[in-house]
Amino acid sequence: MTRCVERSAGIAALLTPVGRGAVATIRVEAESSEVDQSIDKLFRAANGQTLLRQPVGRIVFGRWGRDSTFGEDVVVCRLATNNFEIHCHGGDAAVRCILEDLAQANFVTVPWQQQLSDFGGLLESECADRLSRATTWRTAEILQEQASGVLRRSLGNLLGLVANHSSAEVALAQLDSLLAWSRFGLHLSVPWHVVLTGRPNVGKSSLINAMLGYQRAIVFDQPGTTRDVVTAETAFHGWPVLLADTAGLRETSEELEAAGIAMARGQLESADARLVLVDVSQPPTGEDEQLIVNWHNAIVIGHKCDLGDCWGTKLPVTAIKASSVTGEGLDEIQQRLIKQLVPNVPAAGTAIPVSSRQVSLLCEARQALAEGNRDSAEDALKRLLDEPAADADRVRAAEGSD
Ligand SMILES: Nc1nc2c(ncn2[C@@H]2O[C@H](COP(=O)(O)OP(=O)(O)OP(=O)(O)O)[C@@H](O)[C@H]2O)c(=O)[nH]1
Ligand SMILES: [Mg+2]
Repeated sequence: MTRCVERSAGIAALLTPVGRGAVATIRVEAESSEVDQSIDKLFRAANGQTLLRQPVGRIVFGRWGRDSTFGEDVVVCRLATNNFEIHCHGGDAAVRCILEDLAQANFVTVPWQQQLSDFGGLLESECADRLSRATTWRTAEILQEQASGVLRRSLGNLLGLVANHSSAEVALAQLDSLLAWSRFGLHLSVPWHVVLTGRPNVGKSSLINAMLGYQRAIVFDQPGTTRDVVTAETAFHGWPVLLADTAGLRETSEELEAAGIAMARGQLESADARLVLVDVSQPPTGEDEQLIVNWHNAIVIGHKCDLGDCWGTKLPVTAIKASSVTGEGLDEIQQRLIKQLVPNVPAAGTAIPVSSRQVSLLCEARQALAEGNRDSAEDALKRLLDEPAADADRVRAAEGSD
């Protein structure tokens, strides 16, 4: 993406998400002469001073617009001599008007990632990007720590160990402790994928609805109801989870159902965790038992326990008895899932890699160091730390979405 700052009055970026919201924020970086030439014609502060006369850091209320009688109530904060943020009403209209006014004054609108990349390298840009995708407080808090320097400090320390020929064991141990958080780190911006499976009619759709607290999937008393994969995102204990309801598994000659079953198997292969449901109100079948054996890491749910128990000791001892009708067992399912997905929670201030680029460069550094090749390890760590943010698009395209 080319920046034409030289020929423009500056750049402007919408920092808040597009769409409805209480407040929207537009950040503007102006060429030095443009604040008085353009911005002072658009913004009239309630205290009567021009923007250039407002001290840096002051929050100023006023009106925005080319016409002095009409316009938008805004709050402007000067962040630095020529940089400021405009806080206006959320939603599309106010944002569009302000960006149009700025465009007419020759400001170029850029994506927020591009504007924030001026404040650091690719490492910072990746952390900020992942933070913007966090869907829970818990994940946002950890990503915020990485974005505010925890990860850079730890990597800088590691580079120092490698470059200064300190003990390879110490550097390897530090690399291992960073890499131990790889999966966790990638999931801070991508939910853990949990797939529900079981024979037709065991209550998969009912359980997903009960776990979500609303009717996401169709429930019906005939087997073979769910065909497509039905997903919904939620959070358990502050960790984002994508639940997937799938077609009941059975032998079938019906083409549409068979396609759904093939999809269900694909989902099961790639899942982070699986819930295998059996209907304990009915005697066990060979298919139930086969599923339990095939997916030995899965959490087994003895479902419809409100209707009685025909399984007795045939139900694995670790299985959770649950009912979508009474709610029994639902809390335990959440707890067990989270124990499996997030067995360890990092202490505050722990450095965590958050993108696949970071993880693969750490792996590269580890392998080089283990083979006694310090120069290559140092090179990988330097790339991790020093890659410029301007290459963000290229790297994103190369790594796909994490
Ligand atoms: N008593 C009782 N009935 C349940 C429970 N869960 C589901 N049911 C009933 O069992 C039937 C099947 O439920 P579904 O949730 O559609 O089952 P499914 O596994 O999604 O079925 P397919 O999509 O066909 O594979 C419905 O009539 C539900 O009302 C439960 O915990 N207790
Ligand atoms: Mg179903």
